Amino acid sequence: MWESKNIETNTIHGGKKSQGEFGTLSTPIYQTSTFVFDNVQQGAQRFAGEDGGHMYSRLGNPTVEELEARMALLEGTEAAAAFGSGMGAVSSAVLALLKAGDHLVTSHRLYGCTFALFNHQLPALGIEVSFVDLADEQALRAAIRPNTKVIYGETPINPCMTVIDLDTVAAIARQHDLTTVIDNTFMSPILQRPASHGIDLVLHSATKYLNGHGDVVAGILCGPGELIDRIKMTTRKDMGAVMSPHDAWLVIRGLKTLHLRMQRHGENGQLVAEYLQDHDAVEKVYYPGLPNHPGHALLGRQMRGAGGVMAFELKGSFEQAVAFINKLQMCKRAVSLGDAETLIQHPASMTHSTYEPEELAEAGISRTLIRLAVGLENAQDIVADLGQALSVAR
Ligand code: 3LM
Repeated sequence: MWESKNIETNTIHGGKKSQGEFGTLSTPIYQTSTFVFDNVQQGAQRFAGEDGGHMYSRLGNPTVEELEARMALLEGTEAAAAFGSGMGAVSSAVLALLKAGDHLVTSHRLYGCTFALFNHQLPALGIEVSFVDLADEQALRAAIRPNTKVIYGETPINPCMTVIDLDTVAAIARQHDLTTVIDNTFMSPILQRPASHGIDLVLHSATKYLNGHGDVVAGILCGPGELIDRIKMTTRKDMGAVMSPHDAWLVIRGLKTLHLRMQRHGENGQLVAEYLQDHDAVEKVYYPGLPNHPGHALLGRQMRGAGGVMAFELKGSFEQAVAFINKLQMCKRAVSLGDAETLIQHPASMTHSTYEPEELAEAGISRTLIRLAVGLENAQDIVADLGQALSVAR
C-alpha cells in the first residue's frame, strides 16, 4: 500500500488497494451484503478468524475497508473503523470501553446527542459519568476516581468552539492509565491530529467535513489496531452501526478534496468572524481564529487553523435573533456543518435541544446563541447575506 509523508497526497492515494480486475481509477463499490465461500471449511475458517477473507458486510466490506485504511493514515493511527453515523462511532467506542460500575469523565460541553448518550443512556446501564470543564486541568484531575476508565472530549467543542489542550489531557490520562477519546469532527485531520498528541481514539462524524457534500450520514473511529479490531468484532458487529459501501465510496470521494476545502472553509471562516466581530449589531463572536478567543493560544501548537464553524450573539432580543436567521437568503437554515453551503442554526432549540435549560446555561449556550458553519461560497456573498439580514437586529 502506497503512502506519502504529505497529508494532501494521502487524502487522494492513501490506503488505495490494487486497481482490481479492470484497472478502475475510482474505487469499486462492493455493493454486496454477503460473500461466497468455496466450501464449508473455508467459511468456518473465515468465521474463526483464520482466513482474512470476507464473510458478511456487517463484519467487513472491501470498499469500507479502503476508507478505513485511508482514515487511519490521515489521523496517523494503526487502524480505523467506519460506522453508519457519528453517533454509531461514539456509542460503539464508549460501550466497548466501559461496563457497569466504570466511570467516564467528560465535558459538560458536547454535541447534543453525545451529551444525551452520556447523560441518560450510560447512567441507565450503571456507568457513572462526570461532566467537568476539560479545558481546566485542575477540574479534570479532581474528577478522576479509582473506577475512572475513559476521558472523552471534543475540541473545538460544538457550538461555542471551546478548545481543550490535547497534550494536557493525554498526559493526565497516561498517569492514571485511562483511555482517551477525542471527537475531531470540527477540525478534520487536515487541521488537527489528536493521536500525534498522545490521544488513543480519534472520532469523526464523517457526515461533516470528511464527506463535505451534505449527502451522507457516517462516522469514523481511528486508533490502535488491537482496540479498533475489538470494537469491530464486538460493539460494531453486535449493535450493527455499520457504514454502507455506497456511503463509504461517497466519503472516499469527499476526502480527495478535503485539504482544499478545509483551506477555503478556514479563509472564509476568518473573514466572516472578523466581519461579525466588527459589526455593531453583534455582541460576541466565538471563533478560535480571533485573538480574544481563549482557544487562540493553541492555534499553531495543536490546530493548523480555526476551521469554518463559529457561534455568535446579537445585541438584540431572542425575537431579533430569530428574525435575523429567518431573513437570510443564501445561507441555509439547517443543522450539520462542513458542507459547501453555509449553514446556520439555533443550538438551544436544535442541535442542543437535548440539554435542559440549566444544562444549557452550564454549557454556555444561551437562548440567543446562533451557530454558523461557513461554506465554500465566495466570502463576499456570505458577508452580504449576513449583512442584509443583520439590518433587522439593529
Ligand atoms: C450538528 N452534529 O449540527 P452524526 N460529533 C459532533 C457532531 O457535531 C455530531 C456528531 C458527533 C450535528 C448534527 S444535529 C441533529 C445535526 C461534534 C453531529 C454526530 O451521527 O453523523 O450526526 O454525528 O452539530
